[in-house]
Amino acid sequence: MAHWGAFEADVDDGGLRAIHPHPLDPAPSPLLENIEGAIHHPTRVATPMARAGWLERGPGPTDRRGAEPFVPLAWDEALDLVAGELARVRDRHGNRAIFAGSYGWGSAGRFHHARTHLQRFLAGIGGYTSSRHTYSVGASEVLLPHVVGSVAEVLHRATSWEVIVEHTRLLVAFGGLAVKNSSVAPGGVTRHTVAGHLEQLRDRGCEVVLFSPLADDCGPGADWRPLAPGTDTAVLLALAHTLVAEGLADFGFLDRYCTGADRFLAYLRGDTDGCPKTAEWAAAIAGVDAAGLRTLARRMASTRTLVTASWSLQRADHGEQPVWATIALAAVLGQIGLPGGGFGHGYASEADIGAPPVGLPRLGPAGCPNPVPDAIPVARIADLLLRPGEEFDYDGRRLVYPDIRLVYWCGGNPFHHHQDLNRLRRAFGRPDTVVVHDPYWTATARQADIVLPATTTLEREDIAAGPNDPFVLAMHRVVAPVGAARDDYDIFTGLAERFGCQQRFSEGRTARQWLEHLYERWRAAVAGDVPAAAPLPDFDTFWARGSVAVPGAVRPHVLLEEFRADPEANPLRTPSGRIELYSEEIAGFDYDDCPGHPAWLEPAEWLGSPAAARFPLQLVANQPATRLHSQLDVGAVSRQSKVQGREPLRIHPADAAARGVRSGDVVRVYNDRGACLAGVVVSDRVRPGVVQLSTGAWYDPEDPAVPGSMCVHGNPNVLTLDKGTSRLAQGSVGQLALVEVERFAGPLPPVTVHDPPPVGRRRVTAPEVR
Ligand code: PGD
Repeated sequence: MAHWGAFEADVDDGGLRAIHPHPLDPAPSPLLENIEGAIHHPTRVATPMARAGWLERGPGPTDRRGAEPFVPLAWDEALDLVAGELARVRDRHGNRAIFAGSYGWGSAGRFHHARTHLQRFLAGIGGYTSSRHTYSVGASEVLLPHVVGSVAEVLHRATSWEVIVEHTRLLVAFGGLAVKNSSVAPGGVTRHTVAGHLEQLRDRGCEVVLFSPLADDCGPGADWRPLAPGTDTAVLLALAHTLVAEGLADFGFLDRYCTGADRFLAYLRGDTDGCPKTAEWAAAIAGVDAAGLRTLARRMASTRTLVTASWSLQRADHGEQPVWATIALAAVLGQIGLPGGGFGHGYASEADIGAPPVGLPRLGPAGCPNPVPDAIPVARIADLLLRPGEEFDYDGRRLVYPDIRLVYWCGGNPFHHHQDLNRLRRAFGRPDTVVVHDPYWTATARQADIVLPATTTLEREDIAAGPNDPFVLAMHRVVAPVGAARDDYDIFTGLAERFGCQQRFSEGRTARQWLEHLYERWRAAVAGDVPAAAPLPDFDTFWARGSVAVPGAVRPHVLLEEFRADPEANPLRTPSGRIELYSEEIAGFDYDDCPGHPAWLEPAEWLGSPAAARFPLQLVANQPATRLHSQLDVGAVSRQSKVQGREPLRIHPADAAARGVRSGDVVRVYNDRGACLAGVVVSDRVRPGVVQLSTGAWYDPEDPAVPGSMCVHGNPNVLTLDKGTSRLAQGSVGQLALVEVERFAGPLPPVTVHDPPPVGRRRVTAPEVR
């Protein structure tokens, strides 16, 4: 199982021969084709390695990370060095000085979850500074509890696709329903159904209206309204305004199920700021047709309507607002809790959203309580490293960044996922030591001091159990570990032995014994929760059979149905028990970048901002169609998509002509934060004024020794802005940035990141770090 789908593998004495999609999958992901050529690729980390300068000069801040050769180490020596450095930092600076937020998707199996093992181990030696939330839905994770009382309810108990197909007559999709994103779910997906559901919707005559700068953010047949990126909130408010102004709002619903509607409606009318949020007002901001907005609002009130917001909308400055405004518009329509009506968040942002909820305990190892209370909102990593001791706001609290001396990353790739990579490079220069486990020489591994080679899922045994997936699968080992790679679990067991805490970490179990333990614990929980279900087989039978169906995983669901039926008996977990269209709590925080109700707040960078005079194109740095994030960028599907070896950048014909560029050219994409090369694809599926360059091309600075050096491969995060969505959530704003594009006329620098980094010879013995 991969995050992008279940598969079967053909193997013989020569190793992996072929990958086949699982027979259960009606629409397998093309990303499976990345696996075969990537498993033994030269960019696998062959053996433990240390940066030459770290070995020679010892730990300490440096700007040489990423710019020096690596020296091979034996495993015992590598583990001694890591243990010694952890002990030094802990004893001199305290456990707070160890950062192990270690965000990232890692791989699909539920036991070999790299970050969980890292954190279990570090908890055993006294703890670590951690991180909270995700790059995926960081703004929503903080906002939704204030507005509807729960994140899990909205994401994991969304109205099921089956219900939408049957009941929804009009689907208004802000940010779209991009089938490419529905390839993946964290932990895997056995059956890809989103494309099929969209087809069924069309067959049943449901109208789909797409608000997005990209036409292909939805399947064929959608009514595309190409709005300016980052302006969805204005359109959502204007639709609500029209409903209210034309007497189409459901005041009964607002009265019974919401709190603060009066404050929100006053803002819509312009009572508070003198600016009524009319269709004309929004049309001027978003570049859409005002009459079309009014007609749409009327249509929405006349039929069963679902309003959806993709996760990408909230990965932008003030990302809380489009999500809150989506809920507010659905509340004004009054269809929340009805089959096929109301709102949804993240349909097609991941495969599991809209799958019937499983509602059983998740299968996986438990974490250990962390004795260190410090945690940052995940996307504040560069601030953490650059601003020790500084205070910052987050969800009503004032927190302080700890002084980090050691960064330990395992199962993630911040030099893929974080914004403003030139700033992140400066930040990664601050700690004394950076340790990374990864199967591949990713950009993050190249920025480390000690790199420990991890196995991939194909090289170990595991269990797959994706969220809301109707199957639990046995993941058998397919090939032997590549090179000297070890399972993260074994690496941490080796480190725990050096600290005398191996019993606490491993609980005395081998990896196979853990699989049996986790499965049996889950099987007992299922028997308790679903007593009527046929008993699940024991571990040995499950392992031999390869899969079990999860009992009760097929009942379709309607979001907030119980609340609608009886709001007194089933109150939301908000302060008022209702949907909060005005939150006293948020208003009480007094954040100018997140007021007490949904509001249009100009993003830091958008087509209407002063910076657009110099950087007139809005970059959409969205999720790639050819890989998951940065994973397996060396795989066949990802490489085939490149243009002259660079990540493809889509640009509208008018913008391409104005710059004299054609499909197949290489361009330099730049702003004040950095620059990268990209390969041009001219396309009218992109709105004028917008360019699209997906994330995930491995960051490849032309000269890593030069700060700010251009990425020759096309990683858009050299261009994106490193700020929080607001002081409320501090989520990532990586989706959008203003840029300019010019034809690259000089000799093309080679892409070197798909080769391993230079290997050096050891000149001194390892420093005594204990
Ligand atoms: P991945 O490429 O999935 O990206 O960021 P994330 O860091 O999750 O990285 C996972 C890493 O884990 C890979 O390097 C892989 O090789 C490694 N790995 C896999 N299996 C194992 C294992 O068993 N052990 C170990 N030790 N390592 C393993 C994703 C993040 O990027 C996300 S979730 C989102 S939604 C964001 N999206 C955007 C965006 O829309 N726009 C921009 N500009 N930036 C984004 N960044 C974010």
